[in-house]
Amino acid sequence: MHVGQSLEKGAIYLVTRTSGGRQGVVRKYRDWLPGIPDWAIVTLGEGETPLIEAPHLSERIGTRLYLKFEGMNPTASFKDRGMTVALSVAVAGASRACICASTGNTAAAAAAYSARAGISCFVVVPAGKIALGKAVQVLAHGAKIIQIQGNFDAALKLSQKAAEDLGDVVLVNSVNPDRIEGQKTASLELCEALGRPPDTLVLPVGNAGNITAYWKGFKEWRGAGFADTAPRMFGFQAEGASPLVTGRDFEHPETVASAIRIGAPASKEGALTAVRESGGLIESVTDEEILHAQALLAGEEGVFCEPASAAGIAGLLKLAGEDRCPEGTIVSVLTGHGLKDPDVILKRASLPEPVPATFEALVGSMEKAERAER
Ligand code: AN7
Repeated sequence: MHVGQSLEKGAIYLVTRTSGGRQGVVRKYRDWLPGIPDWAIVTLGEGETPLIEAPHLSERIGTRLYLKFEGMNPTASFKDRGMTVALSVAVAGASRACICASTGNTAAAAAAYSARAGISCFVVVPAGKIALGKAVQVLAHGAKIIQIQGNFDAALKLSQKAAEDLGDVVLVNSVNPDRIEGQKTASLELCEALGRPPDTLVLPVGNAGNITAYWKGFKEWRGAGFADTAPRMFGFQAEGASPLVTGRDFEHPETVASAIRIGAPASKEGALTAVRESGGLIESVTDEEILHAQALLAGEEGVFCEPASAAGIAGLLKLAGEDRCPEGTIVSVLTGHGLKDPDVILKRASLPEPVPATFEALVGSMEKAERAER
């Protein structure tokens, strides 16, 4: 708690400020993470994201559903949890620069945490394939963006080779175990918030680092004796990029959910292990199902997530439709904020023409809008 003074109109007011409790995941979960000296911690106050009840969707699927809204992290995706650890370790090791391949969110997080750390950041992305908000974040933070004429999988191979060959450049993709360590803190938070692990955890799967991280966290929570159960892990991929469902890599992955347009997941083994050990599943959903779930979340629950994040909800709705939805408490992880990808919304809706600034025009427009909704 800081106490400061401000002088206004001759009077002295005491101004009390607290950090709002957001100390960042490295400090909060120190005992669960690799050792990082205090001076090296690079944090933007990530973690402690809201766990939001979803009454309308609960009704639709017939069991109690919560949304873990990871879009409320500093760069508006779950990647911040891993990036604070990866960049802190990079600073502790006096690294010169970091590099990552990305479908957008890793790039945005790496750019922000590198800026904070004062080290340079290179992001390698598939040309023209990352959502607008994410590209804007990378530019705003001053990272060096390299657009390749290839997909995410090619970008990851190149970034890995650059990190290996150049030596003093750290790879901050989730193949870096520090990223996984940071991301597992979301499971710990969930167990604390609910007082026990959920019965089922649902999340979108792309490169499969996050499902690997969540499962590691739940196992450690159980291993530490805080619970005797761990949730079933339910992962959902987009049909056009579903190598873990079909059992073969996709050379040309394609989906509206650009964040998970990944054809050869690096953490494939981690995902399959999580599903096997937890008695879970990995299935796919169509782009149409993803967009429908995104619209329900925004329109009925008031929570706006990006398309990839809605894949888990799309999956639950599909399971419910086939009478296969699990019972008990379900948590669906909404991995990124809807503002990341404005184009997806603008493709389906646009602002109406302006009207004169009169009361009559206002009322006329209100009536017209209500009629259109019916
Ligand atoms: C919103 O940013 O891979 O299965 O390069 O941005 O751990 O890959 C993003 C992945 C889900 C999938 N939801 O997580 C990247 C990247 C959102 C994402 C995923 C991503 P993983």
